[in-house]
Amino acid sequence: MTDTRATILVPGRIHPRVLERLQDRFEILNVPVGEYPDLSAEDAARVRGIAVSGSVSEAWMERLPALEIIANFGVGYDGVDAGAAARRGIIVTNTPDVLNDEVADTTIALLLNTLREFYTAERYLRDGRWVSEGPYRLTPLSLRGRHVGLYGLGRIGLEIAKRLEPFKVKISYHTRSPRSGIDYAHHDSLEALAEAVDTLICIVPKTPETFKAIDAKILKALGPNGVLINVGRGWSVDEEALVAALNEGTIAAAGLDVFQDEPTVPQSLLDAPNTSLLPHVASASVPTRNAMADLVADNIIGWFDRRQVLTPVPETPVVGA
Ligand code: NAP
Ligand code: 8YV
Repeated sequence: MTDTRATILVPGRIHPRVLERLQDRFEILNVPVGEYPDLSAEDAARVRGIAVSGSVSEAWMERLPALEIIANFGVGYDGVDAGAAARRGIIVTNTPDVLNDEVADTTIALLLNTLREFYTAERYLRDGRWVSEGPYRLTPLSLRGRHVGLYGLGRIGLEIAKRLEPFKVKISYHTRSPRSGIDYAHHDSLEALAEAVDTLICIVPKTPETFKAIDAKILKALGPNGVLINVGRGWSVDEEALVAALNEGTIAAAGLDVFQDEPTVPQSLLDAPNTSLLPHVASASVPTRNAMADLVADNIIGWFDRRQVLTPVPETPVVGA
């Protein structure tokens, strides 16, 4: 029997389909993002679920005594304190798999655009320069003959690797544990991977271990023909070191979908040469975002219908199911 009219809190904005799916069955309370939930004690006591695209700290959990589930919009759930949720018996869910293909497609597009300058070439045409100045320049960089290293070979990393195979590039990777049943060369450290390859794709989660993991040393190891693509989190790249590496020719180019302090992108990065910069759009198509929204809603509905969720995060395996 559906546990209807349970109260679900939505901090800030979330994909409208999440609200459409939930509003008939639950009481929805929308509150501003902030240090604590801006709610009366009476309202706070009713909240049993959170649907979020952003962050939920332990301070929020502390003030919501009846909270049972936090459903995160996004596979990366670094905004939610899942450790604190686990200690408090609160389930956290995320949106894995439904976005793998979209993010992998975007990664290939970003890689090709970074190498072959399609955006700049199109602007050249639209500005009438093909007519006035002749053909666009030959791009110094190409995918031909590249050795691509994946930093992360999880659900999305593997889809990126599969898409790279028909491009006839060599593929290697670094993860903490080698992935079984995979023929690509595994490197025990990110530095060893960066030494071996000339193209590095970052698709690891935001964790204490991955903070600024791609630093000056890794960029130097990548070398002057090196290309960095980041579709994981901005957290994993030392942006100051990257700007220096681009300006000094330590690496050749970078394609970034994610940044340290989104939506702010430092002017020094905007001004750096040979970059392709996207506003965190890797999963941002209508079909894929709808699928993510459905998974958020289905996790909440599953919990209040049957005490079961589809995609709990590893820190909070479903207890009491
Ligand atoms: P996943 O299946 O959990 O894969 C994560 C991969 O990273 C695994 O291969 C894991 O291998 C590796 N990894 C984790 N910590 C590591 C470390 N310290 N050193 C080396 N490798 C490490 O996750 P996913 O679904 O592929 O998603 C990955 C991340 O992509 C998300 O967490 C999110 O931050 C980001 N993302 C970004 C967008 C976007 O819009 N740009 C969209 C979706 C996802 P080991 O555990 O063996 O180390
Ligand atoms: C979304 C993402 O842009 O799933 C993730 O981890 O980074 C993206 O798919 C983000 O979650 C939207 O809030």
